[in-house]
Amino acid sequence: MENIKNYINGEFLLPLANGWINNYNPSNGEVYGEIPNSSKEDVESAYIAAKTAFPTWSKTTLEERSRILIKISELLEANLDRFAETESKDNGKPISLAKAVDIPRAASNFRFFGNAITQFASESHESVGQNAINYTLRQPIGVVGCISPWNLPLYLFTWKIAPALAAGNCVVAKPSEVTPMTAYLLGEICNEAGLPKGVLNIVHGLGTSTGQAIIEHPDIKAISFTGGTATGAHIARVAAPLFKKLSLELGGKNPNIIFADCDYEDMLNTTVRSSFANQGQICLCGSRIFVDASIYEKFKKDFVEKVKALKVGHPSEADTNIGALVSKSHLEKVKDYIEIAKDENGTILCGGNEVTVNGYENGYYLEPTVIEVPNDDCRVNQEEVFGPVVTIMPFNSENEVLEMANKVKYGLSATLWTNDLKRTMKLSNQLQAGIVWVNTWMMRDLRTPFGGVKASGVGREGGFEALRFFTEAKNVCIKY
Ligand code: TXE
Repeated sequence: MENIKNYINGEFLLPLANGWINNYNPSNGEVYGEIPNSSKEDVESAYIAAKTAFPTWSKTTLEERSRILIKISELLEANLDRFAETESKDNGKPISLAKAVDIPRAASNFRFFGNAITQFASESHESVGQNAINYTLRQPIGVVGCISPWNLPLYLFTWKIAPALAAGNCVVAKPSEVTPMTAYLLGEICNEAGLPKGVLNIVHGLGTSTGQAIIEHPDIKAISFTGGTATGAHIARVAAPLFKKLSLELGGKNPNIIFADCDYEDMLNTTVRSSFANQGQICLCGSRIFVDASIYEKFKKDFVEKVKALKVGHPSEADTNIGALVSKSHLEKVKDYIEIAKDENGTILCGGNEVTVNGYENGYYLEPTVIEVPNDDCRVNQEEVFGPVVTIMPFNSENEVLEMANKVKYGLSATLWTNDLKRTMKLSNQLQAGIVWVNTWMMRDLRTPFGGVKASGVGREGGFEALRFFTEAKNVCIKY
């Protein structure tokens, strides 16, 4: 059994109470470890450690903070294989993906914010004619909370922690209880990199116990959260009367809009990826595919052919395209949506069934599924499925597809395939989304603002936006 502990004040500690939670391996359905279900008391210990470390860390020079964060990044890179294997086992994602994307990106997060903090600056405003100058300080908040989900475990965990630490805060962080392992290993790396004790504290446990204790804590003054929309709404309700700063990155139901004038092969290959990467469990996946009616039948045939060729298999096999879904309950949720789609007269063009992988019969495998929907109002087209399931339907005009694209409660990202400049400008202006990709998908520059509108969240992560979130602006006005 691979049991893990909390990382508090630089030490690995057993939970004070509340007991343990099973950790499952999605590839075979077996329990392979236990994780603490940390209580309020554990969160309080983490908070005290963070609070104690804050005066020194917040006054540590930017060069020194930067040096330590970049050291963490280097150690993650040096331990790529170990981290990738752990992530793949804990989450069910293909090891190839963990190696190429998840762990390198976690390392980039530390490197990026280690560098960014040395360039972060504030404004000054001269009050002309009044003999006064204003300057704005950007001061660290104090102790902040970071709560992350299971789909990109270390990638999203570090996307929050790195800017929080770079800005001079101390952190109480909780990874998803479904995928805690790489966050646990990160503690060792932080010690090795010389991160001072208490600057980062990692507590494990359920959202409803450990997570709830973090968001309710009166002195944890900011919460950065990525996860489901319902949880985000709950966190907002708890945090608002406590006047916490909030960054919420929530669900998505992103349109992938394909015009006949696009570069077809590039679009087709990228659309397979934007539909099914990470078993479709990425908030940015283009799960609603709208295709120009003039190429609809051709696209349908070519796309289904490519999707059928994807290999569902054990995450550790090099040629696996689709690994296991993250949990039994999530598999059931995704399967339910396939049934709902059938009830709503959707046509399953391919997939739709569980897959039995030899030797791993109890793993959570599902065929990549393409559903042709009769209209855009059906539930499978409106609600976040968050699995290897996409819908397709044709459209006849720019205005029609724009209306359908915007007619969901979410607004995270949108993808547009066209070579027409006017159309690109019109649609990218009018799509209700925080991120629009044109002729690409999930191409990331860490300096850019990242986040959504409507039910996809509040606030932006990335670049200086993240450093602004993790600092308080204080204006100083000097009359001379
Ligand atoms: O997420 P939760 P779940 C979507 C996706 C998925 C659905 C639910 O549609 O099917 O959300 O997933 C912690 N106080 N996304 O239930 O519960 C929890 O422990 C404080 C989209 O797994 O939102 C975990 O660490 N924390 C998404 C984190 O919140 C609480 C990624 C996310 O879990 C809490 C994942 C509470 N009361 C799911 N309750 C994306 N945007 O990428 C839970 N948590």
